[in-house]
Amino acid sequence: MRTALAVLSILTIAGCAEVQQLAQDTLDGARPTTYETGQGQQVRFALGAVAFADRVDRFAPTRELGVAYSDARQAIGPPDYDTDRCPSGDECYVSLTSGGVAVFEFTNNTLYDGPGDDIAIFEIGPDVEATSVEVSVDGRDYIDLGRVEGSSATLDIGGRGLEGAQYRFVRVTDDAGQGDAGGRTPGADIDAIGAIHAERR
Ligand SMILES: [Ca+2]
Ligand SMILES: [Ca+2]
Repeated sequence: MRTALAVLSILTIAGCAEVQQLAQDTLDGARPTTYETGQGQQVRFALGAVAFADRVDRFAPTRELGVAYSDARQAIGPPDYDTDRCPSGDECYVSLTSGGVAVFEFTNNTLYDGPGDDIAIFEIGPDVEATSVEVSVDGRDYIDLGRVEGSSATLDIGGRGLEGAQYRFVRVTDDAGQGDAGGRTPGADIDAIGAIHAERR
C-alpha cells in the first residue's frame, strides 16, 4: 500500500511537471504553429513563435528612410504585418533599402538542417524581392543559402556546412540589381525570419 502510494505520488508529480512545461511552452509560444507568408505559402514551425529571430545584430541600410520602415527590430518575432498584433500607424516590417544588409540572431533557439527547407523569410507584398540569405554558427563565417525571390520564401541548408551544425545568425542582403531603389520602402520589406527546423537554446 505504501509502495502504491509512493508510485502514485511520483506519477502525480511527473504529471504536474508535464502540465507545467506545457503551460510554459504555451506561454512563450513554443508549440507547433503554421504561419502564412505574404505570398500565401503555409509554413509550419515546430517551435511556433520561439522559432523566429530574437535580436538585431547589425543593420546597414544604404540610405536613410522615414522612421516607420527603418527599424530592423520590426523583423524580430513571428510575422505580424497586417494582424491585430501590429499597432495602427506602425508598419511592422523593415525595408532593407536597395543593397542593404541586416544580421539577425536567434537567442532562444537555433536553426539546423532538417528534411526539406529550413528557413523562411517573411516579406510583405505580392512577390518576394530578391534577397540573399546566409547563415552562421558564430556570426563570423557564413554559409550562402542562395536567394529568396518571386513566390519562394523558404530555403534549404541542404547539407552545406558541417553535419549537425546549429546556426544562430542569419544575414540578409537585398539584391540592389532588382526592384525599385527609390520610393518610400526600397529593397526587401522583411516582416519576420523563422527557423523551420529549430531547437531550443
Ligand atoms: Ca527565437
Ligand atoms: Ca534542409
